[in-house]
Amino acid sequence: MIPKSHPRYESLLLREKMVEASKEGILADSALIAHGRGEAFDYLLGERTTFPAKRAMYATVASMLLANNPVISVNGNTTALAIDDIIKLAEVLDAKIEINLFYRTDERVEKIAEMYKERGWENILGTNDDELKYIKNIENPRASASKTGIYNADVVLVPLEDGDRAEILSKTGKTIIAIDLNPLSRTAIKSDITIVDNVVRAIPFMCKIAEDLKEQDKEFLVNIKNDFDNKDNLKESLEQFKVKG
Ligand code: PTJ
Repeated sequence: MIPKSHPRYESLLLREKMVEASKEGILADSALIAHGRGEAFDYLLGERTTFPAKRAMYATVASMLLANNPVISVNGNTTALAIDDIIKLAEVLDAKIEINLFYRTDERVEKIAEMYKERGWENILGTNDDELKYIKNIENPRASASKTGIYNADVVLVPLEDGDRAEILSKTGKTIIAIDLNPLSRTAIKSDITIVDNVVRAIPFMCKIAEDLKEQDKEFLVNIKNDFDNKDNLKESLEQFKVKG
């Protein structure tokens, strides 16, 4: 039991969640290493949601509301950290949720699918019952995609993604949106929109933005989307890491 007075209370709670998820077999073997890397970046960022991150979130929500087939891609880490908010976001954006694992095993897919179903999200894509196709004919589990989901999506949100898969996805002509605390990662650079923030803050924040933007007209959303420049925004995101001695 972590005392609430502990200065790193929130961060330790997330660690506990990840350790539990690992014991339950939801995570990849290297998931805790990935989480630790994220923690380090978040620490340097001051564990706050910055202005460039918020700007990227507005562009994300606008793009997803304008999309014909928006999909949220989920893996072990995102599910363990933010499943309830992911479901809320998919509901408010009218988006699909697809399991897409870097280290895909049938067992993990089944366990993760069950977690979504237990919470009432029945139409979870990317499972073994689904018709999986291969993006750009790359017959590698990393490139597998559900026919009705990522394969035919126009906008894909990939929180906390591996660089290889982000690169594969970015070559498909789809709008790829990443949430990655590392602004220097290949995922961050290859994506069309990069939110440099922790998924545990970004996803609930986008639920709020979506409630607001849903009421706006199409032209307003198009302007938000078109005004966004990922290269400039990433540069500003990087400047938020103020490391002082
Ligand atoms: O569940 P699977 O099989 O799909 O595997 C998932 C992992 C995360 C293990 C896999 O995709 C992987 O190895 O990823 P990488 O290459 O370690 O990249 C993860 C990126 O996410 C790193 O740049 C981290 O800084 C970042 N990251 C980690 N935790 C968070 C995060 N970004 C946002 N929020 C976090 N909580």
